[in-house]
Amino acid sequence: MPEVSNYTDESITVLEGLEHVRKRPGMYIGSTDERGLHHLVWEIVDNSIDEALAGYGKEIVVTINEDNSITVEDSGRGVPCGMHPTGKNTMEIIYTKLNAGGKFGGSTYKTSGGLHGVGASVVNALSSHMTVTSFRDGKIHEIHFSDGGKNVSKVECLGETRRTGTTVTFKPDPEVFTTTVYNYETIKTRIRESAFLIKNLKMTLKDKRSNKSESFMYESGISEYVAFLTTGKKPLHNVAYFEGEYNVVDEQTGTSSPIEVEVALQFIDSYSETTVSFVNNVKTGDGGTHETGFRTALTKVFNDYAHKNRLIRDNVQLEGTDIRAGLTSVISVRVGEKLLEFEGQTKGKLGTPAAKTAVESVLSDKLGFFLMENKDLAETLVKKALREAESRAAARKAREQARLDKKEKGERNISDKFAPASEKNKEINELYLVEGDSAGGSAKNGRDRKFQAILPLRGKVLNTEKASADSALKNEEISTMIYTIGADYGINFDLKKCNYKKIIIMTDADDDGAHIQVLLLTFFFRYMRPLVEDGRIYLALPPLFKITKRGKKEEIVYAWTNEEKDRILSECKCETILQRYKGLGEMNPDQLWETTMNPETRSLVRVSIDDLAEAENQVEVLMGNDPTRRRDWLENHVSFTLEEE
Ligand code: 1YM
Repeated sequence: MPEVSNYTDESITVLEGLEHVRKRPGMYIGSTDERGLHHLVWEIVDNSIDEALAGYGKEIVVTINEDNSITVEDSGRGVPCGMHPTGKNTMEIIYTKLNAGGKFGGSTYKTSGGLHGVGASVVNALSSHMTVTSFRDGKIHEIHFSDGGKNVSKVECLGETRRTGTTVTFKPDPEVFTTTVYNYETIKTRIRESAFLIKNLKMTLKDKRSNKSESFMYESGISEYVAFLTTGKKPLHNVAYFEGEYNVVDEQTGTSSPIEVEVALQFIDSYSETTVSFVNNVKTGDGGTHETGFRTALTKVFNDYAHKNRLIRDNVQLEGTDIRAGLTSVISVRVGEKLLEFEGQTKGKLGTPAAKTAVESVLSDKLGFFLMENKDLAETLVKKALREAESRAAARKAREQARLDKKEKGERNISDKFAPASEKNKEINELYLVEGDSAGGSAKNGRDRKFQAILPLRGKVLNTEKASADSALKNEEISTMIYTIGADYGINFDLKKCNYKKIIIMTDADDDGAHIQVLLLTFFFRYMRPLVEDGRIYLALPPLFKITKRGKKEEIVYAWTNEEKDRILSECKCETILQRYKGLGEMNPDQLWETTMNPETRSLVRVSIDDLAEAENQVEVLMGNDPTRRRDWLENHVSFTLEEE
């Protein structure tokens, strides 16, 4: 039987009660919507992962129970169940006191970035009931909580055991959360991600509601993650993997702490670039210093190699963006707590300066060797970068020429059709992207010109999943959108410069309209991802029916669904005229304003993408020919939230 005794019951500091968590759940888990609901699972699973990282337990099982409660099991040492100096059992303390993490601050890297690691007690505070079972020192101990941890049972010894580990079951409190239904795909994506990041850790997800079950374990860790991300694409080589350690020395104390770096990458025959980065196994959606170090090293190593091997002239430099065309990479760094710094509103950006140096130095050496050992590939990649640079220059030229030609012929540019808002207020201005010129005309006349700008789009928008970056940028609609939004694109995109608070896609309520929506979402996802992440992209919801009631006074009402229409028609005592709107163009400016543009009366759908790595992998599904696959994908990965204004 394993011996367990390195946990001191005294080392827990009691800081605060759970009432504050109940009062302000957002402060602890971000939100009380679907995202917050899933956050509870991450909290508990992260404790199991920390235990596995400390070297105890190789398998974690997450079960979604029939009643949407969650059970997490690990095979670590088991949570301590001895007496605490306060006279309470340690199990009780861990799950009822905030920050009761005796182990946090220790030698291991805790899985903590931003919101994570606030503790098991937060989950208890937001659960209607919770049960913790500890298998430790040959015995089974259990404790129950209910009503957000207000009711606590005694710790009971249930008997003897040969195993060790911890099992936690909790049921999120419906009084706290706007939804309490768990999403299998969301949990699956996240635990698969953990399995990718921690080699040989087996993660299993079971769903008792549907009897589904899947396990994930990867011997080669992030190399397999990259292979997963490039599935179905045309790789130019096998995944390359680099790892190393970099020591950061504190000048004052003379102590040194290591930063561990792992990078896996693969070039594919394509144009788009995908980087997913992590710090201490937590995704850094907004990148940060580790990503900067990665890019710096890549640019430098490729230029050095190309110059040394006379693949480019001395006075030519390859640009980073040209080198990275078609590159898929996963960067994972582990940084000790003392060096951890995060930036940005969502704390999704690593700020630690030493992480740049660490990634740069590990990668500079190893990637340099890799290119020397794979000379044919290196030459292919340098040539690919050169072609990329050429076509970018050609695209720029063509764009300028097209503009000049049009000017000469006296033709109007699409940008001439753009109707800006009369006041320049980034905090409230809205950009409507409108399908078709005629609807564009109605929108221009119907809008509140103070803060609403209109950009009519003609025909189908370019499919940016299939087009190369330079043909996308040559496209008039696309280049006008980039210009109007004013925040650049790709890695240069800067949310702070964005001219609009909301960007609203307004299309007809038919198949063509739906296709245009998807094409625009693909564009924003590819070129202006932070807009999607920040929740600034919306879909307008025009009504499907206009019903004219011909009573004593004529009255016009609108219906957004068939049910609504039927209800209005059956409730109306007078004669009615029913008109099904075939397109936005059939609405006059006043009607369009009233139904679809007036913030007081309109409904908007906010678009957000739940998991970017998954979305990245699957974006082509959106553009594929199978509409059911597309709908499935949308339902699982893109949240459409109706906004009440
Ligand atoms: C299903 C959730 O919480 N496992 C788990 C938690 C802990 C330990 C082992 C543990 C840690 C140590 C010593 C130590 C603990 N978590 C906390 C706190 N699984 C799950 N497995 N012995 C056991 O770090 O020294 C304290 S112990 F407070 F962070 F929650």
